[in-house]
Amino acid sequence: MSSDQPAGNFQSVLDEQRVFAPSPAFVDKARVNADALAALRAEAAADSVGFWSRLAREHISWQTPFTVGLDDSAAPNYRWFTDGRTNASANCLDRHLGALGDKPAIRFEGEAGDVRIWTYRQLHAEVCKLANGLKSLGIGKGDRVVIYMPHTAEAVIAMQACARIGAVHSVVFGGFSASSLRDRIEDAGARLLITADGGRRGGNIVELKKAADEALDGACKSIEHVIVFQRTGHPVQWNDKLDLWWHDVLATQPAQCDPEWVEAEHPLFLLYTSGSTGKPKGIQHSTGGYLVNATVSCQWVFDLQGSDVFWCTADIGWITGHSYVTYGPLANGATILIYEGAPTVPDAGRFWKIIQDHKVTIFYTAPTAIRALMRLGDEWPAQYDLSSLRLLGSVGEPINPEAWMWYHRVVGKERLPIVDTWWQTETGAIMMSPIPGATPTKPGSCTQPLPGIFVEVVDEAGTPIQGNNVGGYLVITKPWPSMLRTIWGDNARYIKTYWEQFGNQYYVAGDSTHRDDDGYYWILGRTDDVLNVSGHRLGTMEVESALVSHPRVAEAAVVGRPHEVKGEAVFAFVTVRGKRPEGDEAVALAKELRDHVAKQIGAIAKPDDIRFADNLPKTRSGKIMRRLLRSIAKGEEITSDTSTLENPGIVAQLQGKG
Ligand code: 6R9
Repeated sequence: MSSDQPAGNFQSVLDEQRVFAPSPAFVDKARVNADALAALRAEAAADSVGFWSRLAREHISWQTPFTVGLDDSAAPNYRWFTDGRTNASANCLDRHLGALGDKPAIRFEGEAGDVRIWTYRQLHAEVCKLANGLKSLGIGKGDRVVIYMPHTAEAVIAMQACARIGAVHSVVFGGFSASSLRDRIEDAGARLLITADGGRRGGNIVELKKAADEALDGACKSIEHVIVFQRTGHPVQWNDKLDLWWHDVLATQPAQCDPEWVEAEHPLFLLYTSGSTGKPKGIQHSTGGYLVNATVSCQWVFDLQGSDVFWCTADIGWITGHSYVTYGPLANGATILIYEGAPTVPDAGRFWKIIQDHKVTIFYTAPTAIRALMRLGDEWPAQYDLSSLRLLGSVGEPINPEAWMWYHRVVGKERLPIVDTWWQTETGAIMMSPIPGATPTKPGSCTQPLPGIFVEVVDEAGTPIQGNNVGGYLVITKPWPSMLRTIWGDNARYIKTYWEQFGNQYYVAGDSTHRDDDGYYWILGRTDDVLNVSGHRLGTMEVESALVSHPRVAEAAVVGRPHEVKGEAVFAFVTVRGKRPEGDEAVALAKELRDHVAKQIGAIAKPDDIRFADNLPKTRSGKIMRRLLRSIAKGEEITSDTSTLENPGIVAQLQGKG
C-alpha cells in the first residue's frame, strides 16, 4: 500500500461527488440526530471504556452487574465486563415478555408461500422446550453444538436454546458441503448436531440430513446425538443410535427453562470464516460484549423502533445472520422477517412482494443481491407497493456507486436513507456506517466509524497517516466490546492474523481504505485484492466500478495476473445485460470496454484480458471467489474444492472451455 496521495487511479470512486443529506422528515423522528451523534462521539472520545460501560448497563440486562469495564491485562486478548453475568437468550426473550409478549417476534415465510408468526411469548416457549430437551441429552454450559439448518425460524430457536443453557453454538451455513461440515464439527469438538431433513431453495430440496450423514460417516466421533427438524417431510436415512426428531425431543418438555447466567466472557458462539490461507478459523465471540454492540448498533444504524418490521436477508450461517437476524433485533424487541427461499421464486418480484405483504420497514441486503435485482429490471419493483419501507441497508462488500444509485432511485424512490455498513465476522457488529438521521451519504462510502469505534489509515510500517485524501491499511485502534476474543483452539493464529503485523498495537482489518477530503472512508477491498500495475496501485473495486458503469455490463470481477513487464496485469471477468457476446461481437465489446475503463480511470487500468461469462463464481453468501478467479486468470489447473460455490458449473466457462 502506498501512503502517497492517490494518483489518478482512485478517480472512479473519488469522482463520486454526489452527497445525499438525511431528509427532514426522517431526522424529525430519528433516534439519533446530528446533535445526539456529536454528543455520543464526544462522550466516547473522552472515555471509551466508560462510554461502552454506560451503554452496557443501559441496554443489557445483567443478573450480576459488572464493575470491570475493560480488562487489558492479557492484551491483545481483551476482555470486557468480566465480573458481570448475563444471558443472551434472556436478553432477547424474557425481558420482553411483560410489555411485548403478544408482539410478533418472527414473521416467517417459506419459499412455497407458507407464513407463520411467532409472538415473543410463543418464541420463548419453543426456545425453552428445546433448551430443556438439550439438557435432557446432557448438553450444558460450554458444550459445543453445531447447527446446520435451513433459513427458518427454527434455526433461530436452536441458537437461542443453546444460548439459554450456556452451550456454545457454531452455525454452519446450509449451503456448505458435507466435508466442510465435518471439518467444522471436528475442529469445534461438538457433542450435538442440530439439522433438518432438508430445506427449500430454488424449487428444490436441499438435502441437509443426507449431507450430515455423510459428514458423520466414520468421522466426528465427538457427536453423541443428532436432532433433526422435520421441514420437508421427504424420506431420510435414520440412524437409531444417533438421530432424534426435533418434535419428539420437544414433545415432553416444559415451556419454562431458567436461563443459565454466564460470565460476560463466556463464549456465545463460534463462527467459522475463511482466512487468506489455511483451514477456516473458528472466530470466538463473547456473550456480554457481543450483545452490547449487536444491540446498540441496531438503534444507531437502523434507527430500530417499536413499529418496525426488520428484514435482513442474510442467512443465519453468516455473521450478519447472527447479529442482525438473531441477536440484535430480538434484544431490541423488534419484529424480524425470515424468508427461507431464493429471490427469484416464483419470479423476479419475490423480494418486492415480501416487502409489500409483510409491510417491511427496514431492508438490509448485500450489493451482490442489489446488482442481481437491478439486472432483472426496474419493472419488477415497480409492480409492488414498497411504501412501508423507511430505511435501506447494504453489507458484505463495497457497493459500487451505480448499484447504490439504483437502490436509491428504484427501491428508495429517492426518499430513503441508505446505510452502507462496513464490518466483519471478527468485529461482531457494524463498525462504520452512516447514522441515518445525521450523516449525509455518498454512493459507495461507508462514511465514518460509529461512536466508540476508532479507526486509522496506516502505512506499510504501521504509522498512522494524518490528514485527509489518503489511503492505506485500515486498522481499529481501540478495543471494542464485540471484538473477537480468539480463534478457537489457536490463539497464536489469532495474534498472528490480526495483531502482529503492526506490533500488536492495532486490530488489522485486512482491508485497504481511502479517506477522502471530508474524512469519509471508502473501502477499496481486501489488502490481497490490491493490484500493482506498473508501480501504480489499483483497487480491483474501482476497475469493476468503471466496467459496471458501462450500459452493457451487469457485473464485473477484476483480479491481477502476473505480467512480465508491468508486474501485474488487470484481468476482468464480465457478465453482460442480455445475451453473452461471442466471436467478433465479443472482440468488439472487449475493445469498447477497455476504452471505457481507460476513459473512466486512465489507461493504466485497462484490462489486458476480458472474459465474458454467464455468471461469476460466488460463495453461497454471495461473495465473488477472487482466489478462484486469480487461478483462472493465471491459467492454473483448478484443484481447490469448488463445491461450496453457488454455481460450480461456471468454472469451465470462465476458463474459456464452455
Ligand atoms: C459483515 C461481513 C468481511 C469483509 C470485510 C470487507 C467486506 C463487508 C463491507 C465490505 C465494503 C462494506 N465488507 N462490508 N466492504 N463495504 N459495507 O460481511 O463479514 O463475511 O466476515 O466479510 O467483507 O472486505 O473485510 P465477513
